[in-house]
Amino acid sequence: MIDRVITDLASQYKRRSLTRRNLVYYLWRFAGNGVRTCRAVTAPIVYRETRAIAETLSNRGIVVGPSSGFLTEQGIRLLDEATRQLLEVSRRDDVQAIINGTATDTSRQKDFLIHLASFEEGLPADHVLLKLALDPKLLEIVSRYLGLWPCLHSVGAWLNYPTNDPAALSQLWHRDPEDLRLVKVFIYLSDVGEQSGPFTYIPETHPFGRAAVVARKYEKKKRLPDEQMQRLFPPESWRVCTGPAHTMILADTIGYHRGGKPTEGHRTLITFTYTSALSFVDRPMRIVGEPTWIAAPIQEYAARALRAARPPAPKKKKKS
Ligand SMILES: O=C(O)CCC(=O)C(=O)O
Repeated sequence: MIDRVITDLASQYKRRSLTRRNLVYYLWRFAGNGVRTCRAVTAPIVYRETRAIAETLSNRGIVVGPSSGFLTEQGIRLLDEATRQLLEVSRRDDVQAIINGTATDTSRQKDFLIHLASFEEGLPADHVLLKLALDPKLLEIVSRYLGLWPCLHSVGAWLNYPTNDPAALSQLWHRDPEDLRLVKVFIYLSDVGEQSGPFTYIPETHPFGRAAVVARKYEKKKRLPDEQMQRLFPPESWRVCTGPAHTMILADTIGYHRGGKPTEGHRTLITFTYTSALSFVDRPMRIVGEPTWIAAPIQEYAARALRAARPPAPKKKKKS
């Protein structure tokens, strides 16, 4: 009941960056997420780099680097395995047919994006992407930024390919709606240059960021083209995340961002979203089965929301 009230209060800030810590923020963090906050504050830091990475994330809203900086050794092995599996999917005839415009089944695509893994029926508890998303070092970094032990919200793997259409949806500047603060992770599986649709972010437009006040000017607009954004933030200030395969990006995507419009070649990536326990939107997937391999309490906390998530309601049959 109290969680519902706090979520309703906090959701007035959906797709808006808080500019300062106010009563709603304190309720969200210390009442609605009290136990998670207590765990984050009292847990000893295990990984040496966590503090510095989380500090960059707090100051800039984004941190980018090779995956080895963000994952444990086990996580790096899992990433290698996930990359192998997903690149194999990306080479399949049905996927290539979509990219080449010869596909007849268009159910897996969103015009410019193909889902390389689908979890509509549930995310299997022993899936390599779940194990990777619950990497203890990654969770420690996310926790240190959010100030609370996070909930894994979603897992995805995409292939973005060129189209002739104008930029649409996530290819336009926007803010994400899931929570008051959140972290999205992107891990490139292939080299990403200027032509491959790099993820692009406006640093410091995240909650409590130095540019959060300036960015308020566009609060009423849901999606913005480059021309409009550059009136407020010149392109020199944009963080264009090009990089080799296994570049990893952590960003609070309540800050302005856009991406995924390749003009040449394509872009493959893994993505994870982490929120608090009071997400403003329903979790889009659930974990099926028992993740018996979970070893650390922070992993167990992170998996909790998706383990408790209900199966999606069956799609209504169309009346004939
Ligand atoms: O495709 C990208 O690089 C960005 C995706 C995005 O905007 C999002 O996940 O919110």
